Amino acid sequence: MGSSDETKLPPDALEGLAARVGASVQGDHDGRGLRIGLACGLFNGAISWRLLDGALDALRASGVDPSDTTVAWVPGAFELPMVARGFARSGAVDAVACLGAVIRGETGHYDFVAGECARGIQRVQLDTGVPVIFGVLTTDTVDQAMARSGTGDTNKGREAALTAVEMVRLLRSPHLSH
Ligand code: INI
Repeated sequence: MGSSDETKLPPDALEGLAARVGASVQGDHDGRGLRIGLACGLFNGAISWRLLDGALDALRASGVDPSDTTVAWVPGAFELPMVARGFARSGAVDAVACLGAVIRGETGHYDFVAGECARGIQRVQLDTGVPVIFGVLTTDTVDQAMARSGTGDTNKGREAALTAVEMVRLLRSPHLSH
């Protein structure tokens, strides 16, 4: 889920910024030549599959060659950070998108699974310098998870894929890399 209409950056906001700062950098969605790892949870796997479908469509539309994508299936969201670490340390991918669903109604340890998944993903990307994207739904109900993994712009897997490309491109800015 992106920003709301009320809170998103207005399209014309950056016009004029160049005159007020030394530099303003951001990524784009040009995925040509990029290699992307996708780590997917088998727990609630039907939701992961819908997220993966959205992610693969978005990557292809961004110019990522399908042969430059690799999918790894893990038992559940708790295991996503470990496999993301493997991808990141392999040198074989430019970014990793983690896809899965933790649904509160179905588990008493929702907070542990969701929290450790998020914490682990953040740790991997900070430790390795490889962008690792949190494309994991954390919802109260199955219906909410279905709604956020449907076709179209609101698919969280699509958002994760585009974020992966955007972060690789952003981090290649000379202002941010060495
Ligand atoms: N894993 C999920 O991806 N989503 C869940 O909702 C979930 N629930 O409900 O427990 C879940 N549990 C499994 C967990 O991710 C690990 O695979 C398991 O605990 C083994 O470490």
